[in-house]
Amino acid sequence: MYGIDTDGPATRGDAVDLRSDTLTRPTPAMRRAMAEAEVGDDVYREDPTVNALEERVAELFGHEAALFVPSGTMGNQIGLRLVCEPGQEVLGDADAHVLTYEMGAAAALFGLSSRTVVSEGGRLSADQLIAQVRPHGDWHLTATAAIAVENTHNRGGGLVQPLTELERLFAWSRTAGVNVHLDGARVFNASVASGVPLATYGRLADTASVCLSKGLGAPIGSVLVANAERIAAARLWRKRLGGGMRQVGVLAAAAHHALDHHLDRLATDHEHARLLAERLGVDPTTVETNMVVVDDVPAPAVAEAAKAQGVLVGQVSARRVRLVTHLDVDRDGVERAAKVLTQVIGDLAGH
Ligand code: TLP
Repeated sequence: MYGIDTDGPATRGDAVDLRSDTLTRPTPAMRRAMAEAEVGDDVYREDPTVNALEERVAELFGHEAALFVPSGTMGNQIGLRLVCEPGQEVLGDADAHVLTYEMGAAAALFGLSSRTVVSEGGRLSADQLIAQVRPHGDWHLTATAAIAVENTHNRGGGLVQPLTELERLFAWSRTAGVNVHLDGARVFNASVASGVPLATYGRLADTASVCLSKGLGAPIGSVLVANAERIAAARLWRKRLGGGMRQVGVLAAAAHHALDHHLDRLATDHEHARLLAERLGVDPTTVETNMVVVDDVPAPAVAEAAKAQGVLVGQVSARRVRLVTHLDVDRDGVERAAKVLTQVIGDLAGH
């Protein structure tokens, strides 16, 4: 509940909510920024706060242009459509969000084919992907038009992709006429954890979708970055998909506030995740950003028992639980969650 007028972490009633960093609620200061936003009709491109956000994010990622979209899913799917024609193929990791959690959108909406490689826990291997690329101009084959990468990797437990692999893949893609799309829903976490500038990650992709509504704590909003020609086409796709928004500067203002105040503090979320891992006996080297994956536990039973004690966790599979730290979970919350989960997991294991 937000009873206090500060920009600090908030508590959700009494619960510590570790299900996802999408669950953050706008802080009082963010709400003030939203209330004060200058707005206009963004479909007419007359919303100054949105225009400024698009310019800002394009520059941050070293691209010519950007488009504010309602969700990471829309950013990803429009991004893929920009670099892949119907009947062509997107190649990605079998656990990629764009192919796992986006309801088959690339096929359902755009007629894009997809093919996957099974990676080691989400970690990008340029060679592994390159080996699977199918060339254009062969009438037997489905041409690979784009490769999708994800940084940080969600199902990989928030892992940061190795810069050398990203560089190798991108350099190769220039010679092969294949495009690279970055699902950068949590690229801000990747940058804070690795020290690699956002612009470096941005320049290693032809299209990138980045989310303001994950760790940065905005209530809604992602931004797609690319060159000016592609963003002009993306604007049409967004409208076609019903994503043309009107006085949406109120949301862009939340995004500006998030970039101003919530970027550097992601390091605190990462620290909290490491602390949680330590307390739970999870190998700390598996924790690179704001996620902790707990394996070999009865996930539904853990989730239910923890919930009864005011700790909410995500269930990735029957035997895997995911804990995500974020703006709304402070150090006390982390300690409390660690205590509850240690006890719950211990009880369920019978000791
Ligand atoms: N991820 C959500 C769920 O969909 C799993 C979460 O709680 O982690 N790319 C990546 C890597 C994501 O993790 C997500 C959201 C998205 C894209 C989609 O963003 P939205 O929810 O804004 O469409």
